[in-house]
Amino acid sequence: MRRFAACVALRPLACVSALGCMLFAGAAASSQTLKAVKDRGAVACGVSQGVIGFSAQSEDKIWSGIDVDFCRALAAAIFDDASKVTFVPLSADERFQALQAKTIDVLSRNSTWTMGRETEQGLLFAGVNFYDGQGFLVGHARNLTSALELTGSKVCVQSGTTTELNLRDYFAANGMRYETVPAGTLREALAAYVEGRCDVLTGDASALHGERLKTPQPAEHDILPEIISKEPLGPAVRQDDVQWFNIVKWVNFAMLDAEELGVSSETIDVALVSTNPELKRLVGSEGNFGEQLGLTGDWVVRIIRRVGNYAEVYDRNIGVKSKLGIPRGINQLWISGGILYAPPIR
Ligand SMILES: N[C@@H](CCC(=O)N[C@@H](CS)C(=O)NCC(=O)O)C(=O)O
Repeated sequence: MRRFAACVALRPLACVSALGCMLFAGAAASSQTLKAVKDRGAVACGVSQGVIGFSAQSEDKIWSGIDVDFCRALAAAIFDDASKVTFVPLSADERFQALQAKTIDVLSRNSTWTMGRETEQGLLFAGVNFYDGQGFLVGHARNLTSALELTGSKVCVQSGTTTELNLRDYFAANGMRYETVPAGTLREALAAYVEGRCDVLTGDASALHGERLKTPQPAEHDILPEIISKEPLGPAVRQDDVQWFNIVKWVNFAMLDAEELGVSSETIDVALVSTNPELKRLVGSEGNFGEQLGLTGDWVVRIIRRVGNYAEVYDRNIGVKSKLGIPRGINQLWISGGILYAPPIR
C-alpha cells in the first residue's frame, strides 16, 4: 500500500521529465566558472612555487610540469589554445583559500585528495594525476637504511601539508622522538636542510627527487625506502559548480582514455578517420559528449593535439627520460599493471 502511494506520488515527476531534461541541459550550459574563464580569456590555475616535474618555472619564466600541462589541457579543451592559462604560484598554506576566494579556477598543485579537504575545506577533487607517497631525504653520510632509524632527528617539513600530519602519525605510531623544523615554502625547507639546520627533509617522494637535484651534491643524499602515506595528487575545484567539476574531471580522464586507446599527439590524425566506435566517441565524430560538458565536439582532439595524452605528459615531465627520472610504477594504466583507470567515454 505504502509502496503504491509512493509510486503515485512520483507520477507527477514523470510528467515533467521533459522539463526536467531542459532544466538539466540548461544547468550544463550555465557554468559560472566556464563563463568567467571564457570572459577572461584564460584559465586561472593555482600551481606550486616550484616542484620539478609538477609545476616549476625555468629561468626564462616558462612553466613546466605535469600539473602545468593539466592546466594547459584544460585551456586547449576550452580555447583550442594551450597557452591561455594564467599560472598563480601558491604556497601550501595559501592554496585552498585562493580557490575559495576565486583567485583561481582550478588548483593543480601536487595536492593530496583527503576526506577532510572535501568535507571540512569545501573542495572537490576531480581525479588523480599522480599517485604519490611521503618519503624522507637524508644525507648519505648518515648511513641510514630505514626511516625507522630516524628517532631523535630534526625534520624539515613544509606547513599546511599532509606531510606534517603524516610525520606526526608515523613517529607516534613507531614510538620515535623527533623535532620539526617548519618552513612556509619548499625553498626554505630545502635551504634549512642544505645548511644543516635539520638532518632530514620530508615530503612527497616525487618532490624529494626534485629537491635532491637542487642540492649541491645530489649523489650525497638518499631517499629512504619507506613510503609512509598515500598521497593521491590531483586537481581540485570549488563545490559550487558541477559543470566545471565535470570539465576538470573529464579532461583528466580523457588524457588517460586516450593513452589507453593508443591516441597520442602523433596518432591523432589516424584516430580521426578510425571507424572504431570507442575512438569515434573519443574524437567526437560520434556522440556529443563535448557539447554536454559545455565544450565543443572536438574537445579531446584539442587536448591531445596541443598537450598530448597522459603518457606523453608523464614522460616529458616525470618519466625516466626526464630530469626527474621516476619510472611509471603504480602510475601505469590498469592495463599495464598500474592503478590509473579512467571511466569510459560513452
Ligand atoms: N601533497 C601534499 C604536500 C603538498 C606540498 O605543498 N608539498 C610541498 C613539498 S613536498 C610543496 O610542494 N612545496 C612547494 C611550494 O610550496 O610551492 C599536500 O597536498 O599537502
